[in-house]
Amino acid sequence: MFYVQRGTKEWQDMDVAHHLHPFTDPQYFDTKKPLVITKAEGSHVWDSEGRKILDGMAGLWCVNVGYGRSELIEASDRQMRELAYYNTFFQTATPTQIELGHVLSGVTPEGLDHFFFANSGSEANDTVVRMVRHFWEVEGQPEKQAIIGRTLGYHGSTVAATSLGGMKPMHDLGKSLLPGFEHITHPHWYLNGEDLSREDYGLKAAQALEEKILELGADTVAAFIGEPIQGAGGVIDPPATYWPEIQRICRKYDILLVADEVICGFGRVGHWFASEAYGIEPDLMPMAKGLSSGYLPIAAVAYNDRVHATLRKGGVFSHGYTYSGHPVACAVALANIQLIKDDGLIDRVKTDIGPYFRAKMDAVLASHPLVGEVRGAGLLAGIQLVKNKETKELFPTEQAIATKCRDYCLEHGVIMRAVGQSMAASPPLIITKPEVDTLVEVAKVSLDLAAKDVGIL
Ligand code: PXG
Repeated sequence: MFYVQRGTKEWQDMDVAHHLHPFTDPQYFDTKKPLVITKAEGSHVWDSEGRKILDGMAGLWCVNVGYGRSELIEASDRQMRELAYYNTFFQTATPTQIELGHVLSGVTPEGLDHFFFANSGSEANDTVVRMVRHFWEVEGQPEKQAIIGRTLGYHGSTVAATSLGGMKPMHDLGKSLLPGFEHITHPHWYLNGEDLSREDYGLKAAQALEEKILELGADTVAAFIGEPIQGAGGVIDPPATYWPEIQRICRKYDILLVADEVICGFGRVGHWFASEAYGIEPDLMPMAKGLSSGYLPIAAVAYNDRVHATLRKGGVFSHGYTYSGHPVACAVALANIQLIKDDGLIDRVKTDIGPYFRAKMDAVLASHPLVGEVRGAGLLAGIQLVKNKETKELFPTEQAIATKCRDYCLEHGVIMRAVGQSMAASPPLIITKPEVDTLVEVAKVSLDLAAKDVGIL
């Protein structure tokens, strides 16, 4: 054993003494204890008390092939023994990194055949920022620098990725919103569509991009970035009319289109990439999470021939990370992609477990008095909680309704996410039908308990 086997309390005390948790109020631990996860297998994790928990979030939306897959473990072991590290700076390359570019070009949408490697979605998006601005400088239009994202967009936690995103508390922390970043509305028909049809609202939400471009001047806008389905913002799946209109506007004004596939990629919505499902033809496409199913940190930015041709003219690309194209992470990503293919996971999500998951949620949850909307695609789901189903009135924020539901879920052995006033689920793509049944039944029990707490049931 390479760590000391301690008791839960000792681990919790040591954790609180030494560790700042991401996206957590440090004072939370004045009254609560961290949950210590010690092992995992398939779609389950175990805590330090030996309690088995169904992981309805696949970690943080990433463990697509499930936990404990020997193919990935062996790939990492073999690669560490052969070449534990070498870099890809300057003129060097390694076989697994070379192979990964080749294999990725076979699964990315047509035309996206070039890759820059990073270690996280945030780093990939930092790369996007530098790449698109550099692109326009090389193109001789250096004033094209602004990047437009969306409210509730999430693109990571570095300063540039925070600026791309549209999360106000993140902008506020350390005054992190850089100049040159703009945000238009997120396309959430259920809450924002008013009396428009879903399709008409999709067009209207997309046209906010055109208005923003005209306001800023097209000759100052470098790129638009969006997640095909917004994940951390609450699993916001846009109307079918939304992305084609965004695509049209980007083409009209010659704005680079960036589809952030960090959550949506690698089978999550029943396609290799959600861009295929929505008919998006991105110029750049950052990816991470499902690229290695979270077994090791790795990310990439895919980009098309047009961007490639310009980068070739631009001289030294002064950007890179020590671990860009890390050989072990690349080996694991290769094994992971092979496993997604061998297990037929893309098709499974598209035709079998995805529709089953959705049907189950619709049957068990949609009529619940707290549930306004069940949304999502494939194995990505959002459940909108409302105080009043008729009027779509939300709960007062301080009632923390989604957090209540999430806590009840955990008490009953299932991990889900609370996002604003929505619950989110994003289970491993290997989840079985009985496990889906458990996930949805526990969500229902938790909704019942939360509803009782607020006097609705
Ligand atoms: N883009 C998208 C679309 C993401 O969802 C990132 C970029 C950043 O990736 P890294 O690897 O730097 O974290 C993400 C990450 C949550 C949650 O619970 C979501 C993410 C990360 C952590 C928590 O909603 N998404």
